[in-house]
Amino acid sequence: MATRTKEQAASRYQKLGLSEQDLLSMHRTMVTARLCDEAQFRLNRQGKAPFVVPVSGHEGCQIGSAWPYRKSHDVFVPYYRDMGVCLVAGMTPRDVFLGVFGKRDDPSSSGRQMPAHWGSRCLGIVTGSSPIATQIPHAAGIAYAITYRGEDAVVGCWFGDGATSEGDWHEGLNFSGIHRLPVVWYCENNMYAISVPLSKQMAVKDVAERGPAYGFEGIVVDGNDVLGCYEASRAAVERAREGRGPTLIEMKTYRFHPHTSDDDRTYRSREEVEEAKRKDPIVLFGNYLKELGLADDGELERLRSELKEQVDAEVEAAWNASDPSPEEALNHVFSQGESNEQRVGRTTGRAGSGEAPGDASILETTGSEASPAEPPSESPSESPR
Ligand SMILES: Cc1ncc(C[n+]2csc(CCOP(=O)(O)OP(=O)(O)O)c2C)c(N)n1
Ligand SMILES: [Mg+2]
Repeated sequence: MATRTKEQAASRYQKLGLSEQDLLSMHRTMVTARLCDEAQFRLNRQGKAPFVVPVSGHEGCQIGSAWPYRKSHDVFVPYYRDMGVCLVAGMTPRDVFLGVFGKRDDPSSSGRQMPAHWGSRCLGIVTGSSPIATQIPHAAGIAYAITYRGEDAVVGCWFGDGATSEGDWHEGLNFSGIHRLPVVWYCENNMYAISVPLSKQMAVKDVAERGPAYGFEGIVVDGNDVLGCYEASRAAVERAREGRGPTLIEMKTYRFHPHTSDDDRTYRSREEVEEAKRKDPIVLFGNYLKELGLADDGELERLRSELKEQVDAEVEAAWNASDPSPEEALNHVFSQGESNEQRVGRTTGRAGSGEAPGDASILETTGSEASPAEPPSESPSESPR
């Protein structure tokens, strides 16, 4: 293979409007995600972390695709494997491990959700449910609300290849195409839904082929190429922000570890996994930095050790953080300051009547509260944004 000059290599990131600093920062985030993953798996095997979802292998596609978003302005709708997306959105390794340990200050849910069910109101990360693909209609609905209010935020929604076999997925994408919504759909195609291979999930080659069926473009990118993912994502985010509708981006990737810490790995051969590791997105991006003269092997190794020390310190701090107290168990679960009886009374106009929740009469609702909200008079596609 012909070797390219340093200038030729540099023209790639320069054309994308990135700086050397951006590249180093992306690389740092990828390595941080990998180190958090290694730490959480170790903690799981030590019996300290009950359940973890590995990210290793997906760092290139997650960090590249999330990078173009405006932090604390746009909306992130990730799925469980998206630690890298959440680090880009502004979560920290401390946040990750507060969640892993189910601590009181876990930003996602104060330890109420399962680990890896990311959420943060201030960072614009929308919490998800465990059933696969339920975030897809959420993302479409949020994008609809953004358009309806005339705002300029963009919604990024991430999911696995398995999610694309769910009805929710098709409904959400269809709705987004009809209303030209400001949403970008990212499929992290790692070729398996737990043990089910792609060939048993779909009869077409690429998930991206489905985009045109819903009226928008579907693009395939190499998920191990962080800059390729960035490039496709940046164009799609711009398109969405300009009111030109959704895009489906399929990022071909691979997970290096089992599905979760509870999975076995008998459905993939060791050779297949080893082969995929030869295209490790962190190694590939490290090679690019070396080609540009931004780092050498020694510097990459030093960076890894430095970041590992930081991650280990965050693990320690999160481990020593307070657990939620039993008295706080129902915080953020039910609305505060209102008993169930009062709530039922409020919706029936019989506050404090003392009727049991099972009583059929209390299931009546008042006329006004039973009616649905007024539908918009015009669809967003008809009104200028
Ligand atoms: C509706 C539903 N069906 C099945 C499951 C069990 N389940 C959890 S993760 C998963 C695999 C999803 O695979 P994919 O979307 O490809 O994401 P990946 O884990 O590969 O990143 C399945 C089947 C679930 N949570 N919800
Ligand atoms: Mg998958």
